Amino acid sequence: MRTQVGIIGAGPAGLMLAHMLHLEGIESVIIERSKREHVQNRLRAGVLEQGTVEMMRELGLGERIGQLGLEQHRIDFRFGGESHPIDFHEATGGRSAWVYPQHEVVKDLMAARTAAGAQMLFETPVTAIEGIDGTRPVVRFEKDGVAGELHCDFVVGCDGFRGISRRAIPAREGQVHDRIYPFGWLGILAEAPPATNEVTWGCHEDGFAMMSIRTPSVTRLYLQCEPDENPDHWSDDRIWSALHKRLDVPGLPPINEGRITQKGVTAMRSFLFEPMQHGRLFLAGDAAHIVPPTGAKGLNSAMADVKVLARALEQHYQRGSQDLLARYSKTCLKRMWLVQRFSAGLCTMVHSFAGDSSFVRRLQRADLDYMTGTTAGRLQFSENFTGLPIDA
Ligand code: RFL
Repeated sequence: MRTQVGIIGAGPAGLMLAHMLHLEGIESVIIERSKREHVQNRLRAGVLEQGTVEMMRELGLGERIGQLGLEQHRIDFRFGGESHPIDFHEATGGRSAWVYPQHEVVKDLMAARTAAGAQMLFETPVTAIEGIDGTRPVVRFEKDGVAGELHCDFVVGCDGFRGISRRAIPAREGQVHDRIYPFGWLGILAEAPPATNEVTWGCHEDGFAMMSIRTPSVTRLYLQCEPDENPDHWSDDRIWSALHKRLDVPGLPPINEGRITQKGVTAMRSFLFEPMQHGRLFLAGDAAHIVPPTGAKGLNSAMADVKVLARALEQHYQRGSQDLLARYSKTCLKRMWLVQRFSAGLCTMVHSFAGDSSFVRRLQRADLDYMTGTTAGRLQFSENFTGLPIDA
């Protein structure tokens, strides 16, 4: 098989890149290890930045966001027994965030790729990437137990944190930066109407909690827990009692309880691999970076990377220039470090760290007071939460 751009992984990064390249007349093939249904139904991210929504709309993918997406103007931080909302729409002069689940984004992208007759190989693990230092890289894969090859001009690793691409870059050429947090999130999906229309964060001495809207009758809730927590140790009663304690405040409706239909634990880490390119291999999305979910930046950052890369590939194929391709990693990393700063900073501010002294706890509280109680604090949060500009 031969194509111009070989893409590994059919997550949001791979699908969006293929869509953008197609609109510019550039051929690609996506190779994905999992089943199509698995990729399409995987429950993950829920909050989209304004830039991601604009990008989807500009690329003809905005119809269902218009129908199902919930535009958000405010976020409510609850601490010290009170509500401290930040109106990020007002603080930024009109920018928003949208609650629109990742599996819906993936569905929109899959539908567009299918309608365009795109080449997507599912249940096809990539086993090796070769020749990235030359001009004719090869992606080796296995389909139904039979080995296959994809010859291409460029390979893009959109294969997530546990993918194969990052490891194709020689160890001496790359550097890993990471931080593992001493807690995780127990996430549940409940058949209960959200208590309010805005995402609500509880910063409590027992630990962090979050309430987010999925649909008008389904709520997504998270609780800080041990990183290796067994979700079975959390009975429904224990979950609801912890959620009430961390999220409810006097004078506002308490969170609504309902049947819990899903339960799972997510570990929390910050991770960045640089550079995000080597020879003819480019990394995008979780393959290059992970952020703790606190800032809701993973999917959005994946979209930012592929916007930069699609533009660079377009410049290469249509104008014969390598400038943007050569700068890809540098361009993405500059923005990504700002995103890491925001996500790690917020993660540290809102969680409870066992063993922290009263001094550190009071500083944490002062950070929350500054962020929610001053114009500068609210603006800084709002600019980052609704999404920094993408320098494509
Ligand atoms: P993905 O989605 O992990 O897709 C990678 C794909 O590559 C495939 N693959 C391979 N295919 C072929 N051969 C191989 N050898 C392969 N190895 C791997 C995999 O099967 C998979 O299909 O990466 P991508 O595209 O970079 O997208 C990243 C996002 O999925 C991720 O950043 C977000 O889900 C993170 N995230 C959030 N991001 C946000 O922007 N806003 C949020 O509100 C938000 N909330 C979250 C989140 C992630 C969470 N979890 C579960 C980690 C909440 C949670 C709980």
